[in-house]
Amino acid sequence: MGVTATRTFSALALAATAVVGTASQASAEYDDSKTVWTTDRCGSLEFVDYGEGEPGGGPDDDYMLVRDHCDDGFHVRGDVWVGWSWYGVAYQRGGPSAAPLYWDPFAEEEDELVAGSRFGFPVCLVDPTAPDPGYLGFNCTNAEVTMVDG
Ligand SMILES: [Ca+2]
Ligand SMILES: [Ca+2]
Repeated sequence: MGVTATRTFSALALAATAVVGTASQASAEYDDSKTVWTTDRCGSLEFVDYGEGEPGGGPDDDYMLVRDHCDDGFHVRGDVWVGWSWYGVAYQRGGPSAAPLYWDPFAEEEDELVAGSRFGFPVCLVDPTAPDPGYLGFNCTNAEVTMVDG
């Protein structure tokens, strides 16, 4: 299914939802959402298959939320890979009182997730005092999703 078709369907489904006043799932036939936690559960990285997206940004399809659950001085790092391509990294530096960090590595049309897209998203803690710029972090856990639909 093409991008335009998906977006159009999303808009129609949203309109239908508004009319009947239910909070049922809007566009995704299958909800591929998944959350992965660091081994100590102090950091999490959530893939949201369909939702509100950035506050004030309107409905959005496919994005990540990075959360820090512990006031331990460590930050939380999330990465996204699609196949062998690295889609980037995001850091939650705000601590547990901060709003979840919204991150959309799939925003460009060529980066859009489609049915069958297989992607991985590891989450790690990072020590902000670590000197090594190539430092990946610790207490990492990886998650993988193969999209049932876009
Ligand atoms: Ca989606
Ligand atoms: Ca922390």
